[in-house]
Amino acid sequence: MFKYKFYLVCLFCLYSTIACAEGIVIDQARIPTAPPSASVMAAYLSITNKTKESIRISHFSSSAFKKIEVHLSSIDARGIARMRQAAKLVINSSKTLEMKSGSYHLMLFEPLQKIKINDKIPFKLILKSKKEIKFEASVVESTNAINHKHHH
Ligand SMILES: [Cu+2]
Repeated sequence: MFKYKFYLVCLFCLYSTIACAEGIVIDQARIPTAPPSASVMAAYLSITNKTKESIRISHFSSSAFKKIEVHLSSIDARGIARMRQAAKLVINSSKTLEMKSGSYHLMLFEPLQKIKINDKIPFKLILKSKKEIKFEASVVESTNAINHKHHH
């Protein structure tokens, strides 16, 4: 039984864009390009918990950005897009947390290097259990330049 499971998990690791550590799979990590003047960028990814326990996210870090926050976007009563720092993030067993435009996203503050299209930016997801999962996010062309308006 154990061997069979191990094999399944490893299949996911074969894809180069997918990072995975002990049953936690990070997929489609991407950073849409921002205007050169932007001091803040967004990153999106999906995190799937294939372990038997729920996992709690502590924070993210990257050598390419000074600070990273997890934000949650929403539309307020007046129809204005807003975002706030997400409270505790828990992913239950067998569940996926989809970070996407208009929902959860990583807010990347103050790039410490030039961020160019097709770059692979290294990140770390740190769990409350202190476990760290390394992954890379690809810098991709922004499909919609206004998809991430800022109303902090
Ligand atoms: Cu944000």
